[in-house]
Formats: sequence, C-alpha cells, structure tokens
Amino acid sequence: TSAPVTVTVTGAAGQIAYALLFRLAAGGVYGKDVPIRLRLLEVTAATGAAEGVAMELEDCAFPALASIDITDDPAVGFDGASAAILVGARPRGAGMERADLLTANGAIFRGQGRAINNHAADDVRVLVVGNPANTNAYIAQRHAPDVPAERFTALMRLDHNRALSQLATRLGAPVGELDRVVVWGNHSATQFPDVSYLTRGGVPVTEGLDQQWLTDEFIPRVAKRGSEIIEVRGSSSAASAAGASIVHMRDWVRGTPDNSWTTVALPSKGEYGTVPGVVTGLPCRSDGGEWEVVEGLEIDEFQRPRIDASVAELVDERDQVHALGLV
Ligand code: NAX
Repeated sequence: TSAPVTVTVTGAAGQIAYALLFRLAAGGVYGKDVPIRLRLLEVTAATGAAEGVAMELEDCAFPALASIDITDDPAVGFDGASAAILVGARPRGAGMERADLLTANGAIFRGQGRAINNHAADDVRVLVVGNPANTNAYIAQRHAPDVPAERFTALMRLDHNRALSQLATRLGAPVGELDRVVVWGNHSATQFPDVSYLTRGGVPVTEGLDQQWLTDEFIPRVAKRGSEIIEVRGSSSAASAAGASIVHMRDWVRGTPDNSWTTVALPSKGEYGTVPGVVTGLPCRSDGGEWEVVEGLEIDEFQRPRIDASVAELVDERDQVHALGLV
C-alpha cells in the first residue's frame, strides 16, 4: 500500500463537509488504496460538532481512513497537509456590508494562507470552497509566498457541472457524452458559462443552442443556480458542492481524461485576456498532478465582453482587499 496522505478540511462541522468527508474517506480523491490522515479544522465553538462527524466517520469503517484529528489551530490543522480543502468561511450576516464580509473572510484566509505556507507539505494542493471563493483563494495565495501560486485554486467545478446538466437536458443527451464547457470569471452572478467549444461524443455541437436561449435562459440559470437551490431546498447547495470538490481534487491528483477538460479557478497568468494574479475560472486539464490551462481557443465578440465583465468584478474585489489592508 502507498504512504498515507494528510488531508485538511476546514469547516468540518458544516453542511458541505458533512457530504464531503465521507466521500473523501471512501477514496473519492486518491483511490481506495491510499490511506488518508484527516485533519478537521473548525472554530473552537464547533469542535464538539466536528467530534460527532469524526465518530460517524469511524463508524463507517472506511479501510483507507487511517486517522482523524480535530483542531481549532491552523498551525496544527495544516501540518504536513498534501491537500487542503478550505470550506469554512464567514457567511454574510444580516446588515453586513460587502466590505465587512471581505474583512471577516480576509482575516480567516490570510491566517490560513500563512499556516499553509509554514506548515503544509511541499506538494500541498489547496481548494477554496468558502465564499467569496475566488477572492478568498487570492488572499490565501498572497500570504503563502513559498507555495507555487498555481497550487491555490477555487471551486468552479460546481458551476461547470451545473452548466453540463442544463445542456444535457436541453439537448436530450446523456450528461457523460458532453465535454468542453468552461465557466469563465468569478463564482458569482457575473460568471460566464460558455458553450462555444461544446462537444457531444467528441463532435462539436452546432445545433439546439440558439443565442437567445443562451443569453435569456442558460447563462442566468447557471449563474443563479445557487439561489434557486436555496429557494427550493430551503438551504444552500451542499452535496453538489461536496461532489464538485471531490472531482476537482480527484482530477487534479489523478488527471483529466484524454481530450477532456474542466473548469478550475486559479491565479491567472493573463491567459485569454484575463488579468494576471486574480483567481479566475479557466479551461484546464490536469496531467502529472498539475493543472495546465488549455491553450489556443478562439474568443469571439459574444464571449469577450462576458469574460471581461466577470474578470472586472474579480479585479474590483482584489482592489477592495488591498484597500482594506488584507493583502
Ligand atoms: P456551514 O455554515 O454549514 O459550515 C461552515 C462551517 O465553517 C461552520 O461549521 C463554521 O464553524 C466553519 N468555520 C467558519 N470559520 C472557520 C474558520 N476560520 N476555520 C475553520 N472553520 C470555520 O456552510 P456550508 O453550507 O458548509 O458552506 C460553506 C461555504 O461554502 C460557504 O462559504 C458557502 O458560501 C460556500 N459555498 C461555495 C460554493 C462554491 O461553488 N464555491 C457552493 C456551495 C456553497 O455556497
């Protein structure tokens, strides 16, 4: 059997973690044969609830689950971590302004970025799920100068999967036959889910997706799916966010299938006219354990302003966190 890997999950007592941890312990990222040492990082008040989740994890008797540690100290939580899934974040409370939200989360992700920098394993891979995910990832990355910037990613796989599912319904196609969707920009209402390169069974899809449907229905539906789930379910997406986090990490570690790609938010190097440094959704494949941005796609006049608008929002968030002294 392989050497154990240490995986840290923050917000371990929350609802996303309640779906995420069991799939992780079952081998959903590294496979069933790689032993996992779990580190659960929570705020002090929630360590008791995290203890309860740990008891249930034990009761599943997952063969690959080697150990579980619970802590409220980031230095301990990230010690030796090869993967860090940052789910815990400060939700927007009643009467909270956007600056308050950025400040509260900035403090969390600054501290966690530093702890990752100082305590995680050399091969650490970071996935930020807690919102505002892209900017939280930006803040953490900026406080981890010793970790290669591209190891800091934010979750846009849920947006990607939501887009695939809407397209499967529209086209009457099995979702598994569809590929080459990308969601550009921010995990927010400005995101641009893009079907320009969509294939079905490896063949470009040229019919069934008229521009009016795309602009009036598809794009807003995908971008606002989180709110739709809250309205219908009565609480925010949890199992779907957990599932997207699992496949994000799995594909990163084990690679994307040949000729396939997915959406990852990672620090831009200026690809496709995006602004260097901001953590934006880009089309990516993984090979040898590293994300690489898909190159050479053409961008037309339908796409350009939509990509630019969402990236502009990321630049605005970046400027705000700098103005607040969080970076
Ligand atoms: P919950 O409120 O159920 O759980 C969050 C947990 O994080 C709580 O147990 C809390 O004690 C813990 N926490 C807070 N600050 C912490 C800190 N500094 N260190 C460690 N733990 C801390 O929220 P849940 O529904 O699980 O959602 C978690 C986050 O995911 C939210 O920010 C949410 O907005 C975000 N989401 C992101 C999505 C994405 O696609 N990127 C989609 C789903 C979700 O909305």
